[in-house]
Amino acid sequence: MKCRKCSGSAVINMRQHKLALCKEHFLDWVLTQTERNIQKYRMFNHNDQILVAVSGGKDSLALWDVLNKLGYQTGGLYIHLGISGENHYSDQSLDYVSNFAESRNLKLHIADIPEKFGKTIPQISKNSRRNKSKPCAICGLVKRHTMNEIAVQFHYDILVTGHNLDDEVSVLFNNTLSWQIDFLRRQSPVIPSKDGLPKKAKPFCRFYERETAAYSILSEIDYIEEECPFADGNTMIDNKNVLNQLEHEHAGTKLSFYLKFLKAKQILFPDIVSYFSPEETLQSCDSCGQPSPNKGICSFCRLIEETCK
Ligand code: Q46
Ligand code: ZN
Ligand code: ZN
Repeated sequence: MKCRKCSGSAVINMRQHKLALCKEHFLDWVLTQTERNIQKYRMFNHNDQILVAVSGGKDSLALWDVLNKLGYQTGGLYIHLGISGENHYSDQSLDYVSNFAESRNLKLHIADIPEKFGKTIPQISKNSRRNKSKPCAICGLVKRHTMNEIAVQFHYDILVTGHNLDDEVSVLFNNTLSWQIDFLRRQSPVIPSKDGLPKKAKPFCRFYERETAAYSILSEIDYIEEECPFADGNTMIDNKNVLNQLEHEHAGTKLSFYLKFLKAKQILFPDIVSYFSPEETLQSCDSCGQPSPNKGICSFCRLIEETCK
């Protein structure tokens, strides 16, 4: 197959765009498309300080690389969750992130959960009343709280994550199956700041996972290939398999499902700031001061109180 731009030999064929590209033109295309997304959804500009949440995986490191190449002012945030497993998952991912930041002379914040609270995520989850077989719900809560905390503490204008189209479509599929209206309202490429919560954006939300993977490999970014040991059997992975099947039969299904949802949202949730429900106001947590939908202590502080003291 030949590159559409130069007739050289193509390294990737993106059936949904009817577009095959060589290495050089594909890497260029990722940069151009990311910039286009940033502009289209009014995510941020070159004066903003951008905090990139990085896990050590392909998506977040590729995103940090692209934003850096596009000349944006970025710092990274790695949250050490204390997850071990056979491959010492957290320690290993931190190594990848540190090497990436050092080699490009980029600022990296490291939030070490076991060091700060004396317990790892699996231990916090085990001690918690909501104890389930998997620590993912607790892990998500801790990560969200920590990302907000560091973004505010270091005066970042926006927090960005490396979610790709496959992630977004899998969440969308899940929320549609169970008609989680509030979650559907919140799903967006960009979320405005509110009551002290930082603005958030997902500049890779229109890239298929295979495109971010191809970008990382072709750019020779070293990333952790192993998944977190708790990722197995995740509903989102089951969703991805179903969606991949649909995509295989009809190229472009995932992209069209997502883009048509974003259009439909404007009709479903026409209020001005469609992310928040009109009646929703946030309180300030009595302990950490972070915005919270509940009065008194926020769910993160309650969790730490219950499991780490
Ligand atoms: S890191 Fe945390 Fe994920 Fe591991 S424990 Fe679950 S939520 S699977 S993205
Ligand atoms: Zn080419
Ligand atoms: Zn709190």
